[in-house]
Amino acid sequence: MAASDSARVLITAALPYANGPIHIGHLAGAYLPADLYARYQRLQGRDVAFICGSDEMGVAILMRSLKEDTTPREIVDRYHPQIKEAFDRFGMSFDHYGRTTSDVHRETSQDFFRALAAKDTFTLTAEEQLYDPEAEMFLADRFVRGTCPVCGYEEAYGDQCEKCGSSLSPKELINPRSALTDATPEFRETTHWYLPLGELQPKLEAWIDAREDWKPNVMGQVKSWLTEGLRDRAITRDVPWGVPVPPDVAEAAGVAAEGKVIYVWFDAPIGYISATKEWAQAQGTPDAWKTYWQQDDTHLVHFIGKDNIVFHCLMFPAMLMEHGDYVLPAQVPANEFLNLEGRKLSTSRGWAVWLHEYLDDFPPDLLRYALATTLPETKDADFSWTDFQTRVNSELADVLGNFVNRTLTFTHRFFDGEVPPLQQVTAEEQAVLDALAAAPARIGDAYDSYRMREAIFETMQVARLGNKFFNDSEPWHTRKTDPQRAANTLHLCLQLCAALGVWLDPVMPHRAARLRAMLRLTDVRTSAPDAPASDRGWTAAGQPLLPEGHAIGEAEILFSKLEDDTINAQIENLRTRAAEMEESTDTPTPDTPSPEAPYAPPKDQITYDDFVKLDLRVGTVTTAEPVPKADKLLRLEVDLGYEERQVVAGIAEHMTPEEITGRKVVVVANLQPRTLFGLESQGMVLMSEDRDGTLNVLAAKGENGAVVL
Ligand code: B3M
Ligand code: ZN
Repeated sequence: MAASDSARVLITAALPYANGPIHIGHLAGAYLPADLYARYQRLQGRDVAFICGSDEMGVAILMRSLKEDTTPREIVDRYHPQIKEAFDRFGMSFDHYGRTTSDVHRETSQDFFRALAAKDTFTLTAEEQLYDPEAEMFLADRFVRGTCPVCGYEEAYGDQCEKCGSSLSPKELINPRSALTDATPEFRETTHWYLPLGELQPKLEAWIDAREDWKPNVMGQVKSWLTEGLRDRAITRDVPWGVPVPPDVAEAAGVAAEGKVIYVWFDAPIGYISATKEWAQAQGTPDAWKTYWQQDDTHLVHFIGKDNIVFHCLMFPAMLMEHGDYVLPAQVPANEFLNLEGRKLSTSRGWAVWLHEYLDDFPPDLLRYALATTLPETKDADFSWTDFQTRVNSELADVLGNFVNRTLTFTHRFFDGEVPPLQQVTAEEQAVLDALAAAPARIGDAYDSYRMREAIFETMQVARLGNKFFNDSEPWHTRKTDPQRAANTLHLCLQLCAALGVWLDPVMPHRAARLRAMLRLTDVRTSAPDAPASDRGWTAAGQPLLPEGHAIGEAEILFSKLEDDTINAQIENLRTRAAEMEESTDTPTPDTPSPEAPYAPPKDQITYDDFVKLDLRVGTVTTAEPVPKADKLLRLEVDLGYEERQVVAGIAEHMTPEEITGRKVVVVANLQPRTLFGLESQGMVLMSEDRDGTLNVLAAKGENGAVVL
């Protein structure tokens, strides 16, 4: 069922973690496509709820608070308002932007958990973990200190000795003590709730098979997860930050609830529901949220980046299916990744364009347009400052701005600033009217099919048509030789401008509003939430919106060109920041290749028998997370088909957890395990290292467990 056949459209955008600012990669991945779609649906007059919010739970936020010697609450209270403000300035038209530390979210998550527990959905599994009897909480390895068995350093961590660098496990520490209370920790059994995805796979598979219109990049990833077989997922954690496991559920299960929280990827998607509840409450219709989430004629669309596919296409739908009261997503049009100046975006290396900094230098619509024309819809895309300048100067200023300006200026100069009469229409002029009439469906179909780049291109085609028609009609001549012809030319060009005042609203709401103001076009639908109703919306703009004799307002320049100096300053700023980050983390920045560094010297020859000893396997990285206090390491879980491995990889400064999650990799599967920062590394993920130190994951093909020959 498409949005056009649904009673209402419920749109969500991935909840950004409240532990850092928004950058252009986030915008291109999920947020801009979501806003384009939501605004378009509103212009179509559809009933839209566009929901988002800050994801304030999770170990990453807890780790950051420890690193900064502050609290998770301080971290989220710092970034939630910053993110929300940047989104507002960028023109994100959420109906509600919530946060997962809200009471409504806690209650909604706990009720959801409680409902699944009542249906016996979960399985309970017991496992051993270090426990602090004084803090009365389980301890992650980083929360344990003691004497290093290797060098005697008394301040070693449970996972590593910072003095001699040995990697340890809590059991190896001499006189271990809790880093929180100094108490002597003890190993205790703990129990976690698991979502039995393996058991739920057949139901999920049948549902996925019916998703015929999902994007190939999404379906490809989902199918590979299903082919490998879904594994049960622990959906509780023993960490002091998160939505608490409902005490009544814990009690009924005979499990100590203290310090046990719901796994962030279980509560975060429920954040869409809780934020919708908060929106309904704010509207004064507290039960309205149910209409959107619990009626089958809702069209639910999740806008996300590709690293969130498994959670939105498999885990959350499994939760919704098990609950039984909710609609399932009709679409999850996940985008691929955006690179910057040809290199991967990297917040840790300062290789990013931050939204709040961009907005201090440029208007939002320029970035909205430039990103919308290069969205990574089917493959990774690239943002460069010079391309940004070209889009602004050669497309917005030279095509759109020029067409609007010459049309309005000519109307003021030769037609008293009023829409001239249209009479004795020629074939060429009728062709313009026909093209105008056909545009709403052509552009709208692209939006409805999530082909946003195409939708923006087709919108700009209307301005290109106008420019060509103006040039070909030569009103500067015909105003003397055939005044009615000139009148017809300007009449039609004004109608094209008026239509653009509606059709540009999704991508450039601020400039579209300026254009409508210049035309004194007031009684048309706009794409803002709670905009005044009007029966003149998307499709109506395919017919002349401006009556003959209508007086237009003053013409003004819609787009000023960007000078080279302005752009060069941005590029310089990017390089400087990355160089500063390089100094502080001594990793080579991607854009300042070290002087012709020598190639790594070839190694000694080996025999074929030596080579065949290697057991190289294909695997999929199922989860990736930072290793506390180890800036260079990521803890990966790799699915080898026949088993799951934990691998500790020194890649944290070269790629984010999101970048490697879901990737197919090659693993050295018969490498003797070793302990790094207290974590047992059961293999090695093969990488290539450029001479400038950049690390790249070696992409693999084949099923998990496939032997690399
Ligand atoms: N907080 C952000 C990310 O992984 C994560 C999304 C949650 S959406 C429910 O990009
Ligand atoms: Zn030591």
